[in-house]
Amino acid sequence: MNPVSYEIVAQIGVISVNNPPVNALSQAVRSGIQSTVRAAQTDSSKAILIICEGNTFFAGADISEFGKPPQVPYLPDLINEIEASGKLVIAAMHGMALGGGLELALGCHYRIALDSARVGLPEVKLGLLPGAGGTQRVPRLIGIPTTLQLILGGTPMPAVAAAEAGLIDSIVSGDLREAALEFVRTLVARHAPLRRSSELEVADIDPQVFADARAEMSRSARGQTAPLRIIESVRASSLPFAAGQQRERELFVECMRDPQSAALRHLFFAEREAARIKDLPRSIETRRINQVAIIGAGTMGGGIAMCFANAGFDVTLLEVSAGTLARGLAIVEKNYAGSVQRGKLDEQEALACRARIQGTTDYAALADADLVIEAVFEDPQLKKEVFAKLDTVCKSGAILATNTSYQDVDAIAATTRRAADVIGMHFFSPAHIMKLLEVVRGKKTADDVLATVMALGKRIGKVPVMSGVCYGFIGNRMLQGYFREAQLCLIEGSTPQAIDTALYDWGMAMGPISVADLAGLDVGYKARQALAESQRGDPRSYRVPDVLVEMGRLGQKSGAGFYRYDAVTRARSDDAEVMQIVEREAHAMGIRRRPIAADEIVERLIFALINEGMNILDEGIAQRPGDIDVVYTYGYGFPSWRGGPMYYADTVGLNYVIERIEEFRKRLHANNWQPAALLKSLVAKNSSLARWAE
Ligand code: 3H9
Repeated sequence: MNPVSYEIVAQIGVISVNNPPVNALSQAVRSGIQSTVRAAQTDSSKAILIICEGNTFFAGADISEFGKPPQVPYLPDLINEIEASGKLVIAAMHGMALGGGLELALGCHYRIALDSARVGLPEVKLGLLPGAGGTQRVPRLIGIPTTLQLILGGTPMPAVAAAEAGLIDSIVSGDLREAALEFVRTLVARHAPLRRSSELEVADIDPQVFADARAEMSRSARGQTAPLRIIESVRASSLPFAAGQQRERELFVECMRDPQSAALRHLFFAEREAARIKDLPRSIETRRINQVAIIGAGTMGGGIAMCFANAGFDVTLLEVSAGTLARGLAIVEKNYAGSVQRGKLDEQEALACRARIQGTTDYAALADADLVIEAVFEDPQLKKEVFAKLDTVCKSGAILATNTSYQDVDAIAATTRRAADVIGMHFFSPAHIMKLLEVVRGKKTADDVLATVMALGKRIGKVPVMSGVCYGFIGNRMLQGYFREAQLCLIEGSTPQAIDTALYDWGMAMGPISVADLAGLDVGYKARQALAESQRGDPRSYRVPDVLVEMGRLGQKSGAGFYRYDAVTRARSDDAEVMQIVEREAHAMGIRRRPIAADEIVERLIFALINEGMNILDEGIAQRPGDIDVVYTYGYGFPSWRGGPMYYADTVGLNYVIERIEEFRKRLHANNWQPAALLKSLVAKNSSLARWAE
């Protein structure tokens, strides 16, 4: 079916585009618009209106066409042709006008939008720049500083704010088509000029603004190439329009060829794919969730309560005593104040969200809850007691979820008489900020419970990824080898700082030793104490943290762990005492310390992660490699521009990965480096994870 239709309504030529789900500017759409605009030049219409059907205006170029040979008409040429039209062209926007969609609107002579619309140039999130005139037309309309904010941030802005900035001419509510037709009629009646943004001059070009933006991006978008190309492209808007657009084109092609963009595009599709459960029909009926209850008002419970309250749910927060409840609610208040300070919510919104959270100490208050999430301490016995209690008070059909990060969801479910209603919802700290949600499907979890929780995850603004049941699920299970190698590198010859720097420079948000200090060294210590010695793994990998904990050095919270922390600023400093401990313990364990290069540190940690990821795929714990990539980039600070650990494995080549693992197995510790069966079989077939996942 042709996605572009045309009719003349009271002398206005109306081009309607219908290309579900998001009206992406595919080749068929581009060519349909081009031929229609051309034909309209000589018909009886007085002006041309471009409007979209469905939920949204154009959400951008069609990302699924990227990486394939480009097809005419190219979007920048189409937009230039629209701008050159001898008849007025007006864009009417609703929903989202993103990327190439907004660029097309900016090539029109006037723009009208619904008050609920949002506009933006999110290309940076795909490792790209707005390559259809966006870096040239936007500065001409709103100036350089606001342009840089819009394009480097990539976050859409409300249409009202865009109108204030100068991107939109008229904001309306109600029926967009009617309002737009009226708007066009007025323009025609007053012989409004053909306003071409390419003909405007860019105001106030201050070289310092570009220098500041570059400095800011080297910090906040460390390692990423697209932001620097965006700055250069926006800078080229000081040239005559055609020359600036030529430069934009060159830089866009550079971005497109950059492996970073391919990695980010992989993640875009992986995130959407992760929402789909392979063995569930898309049409499965979900349960209705209105009332939500959270058990435990600690840091996690309070954060989870906020996620639901912010999405409009009524939340009951249960604690064991009035004192702990009051403390929990006070933290929630403080977090809301933080959200207001960071500009995430305005004062009124924060008050309204906070008002949706009610505290209680009485389990009877959970009787009407549609969903209960247990977020008590990581103590298996305690969790089982909570679930046994929930089984007696909750109504039939209520979903009972545990926020455990490690425990066996099936064993927890077995303490109830309704294992089919039990599921894991593993949030990440701080829960009201972190986007990842691991949804843990127990052996007996009902399909509609799983479907409900996956959909709910999206409704509360999370990125849900399903995991099967195993110790630590996808994310924390993989982390064990990563942390083990960090500790082994330390005791074998490195320093906390050298290890953190190696991983940080490689792109991780934080180094592993700093992460351990932040999480608290006592957490792992307690978990190890609960295990028999034979279950604790390689003693060289936990000897130093055990000594530190026994000295009272628990990490950031006690002012010292692997590093020392300033009581006021929390600034980190190296500690010679820690190195003395490391050297002493290495000696006691018969280890001869040696210098370890940054490359070796990175490969040992990252390849340990990848190898365990392979086991997780083989066991069916994760549905696909892309799901693991989504978990790691959203939950563990893995650099998104490397596409996630499994995508990264394919990019360096599985042959190389196994070669290094074999070498570590021979040279280091054979037990720690058993290549995963899946890795071996893919290498034997000269294949890749991408092909395996097809
Ligand atoms: C660009 O424009 C470059 C130009 O500057 C220069 C060119 C020369 N293309 O997210 P959802 C699919 S770069 C193709 O679940 P929501 C998506 O895969 C582009 N497909 O819905 C999914 O498919 P499926 C700049 C796209 O309501 C379905 O639509 N634009 C595109 O939560 C629903 O998506 C962007 O980066 C696309 N552009 O959110 C915008 N967009 O059902 C990217 C979506 O098979 N898109 N799909 O899994 C978004 O931000 C969100 O999709 C949007 C809707 C907010 C629009």
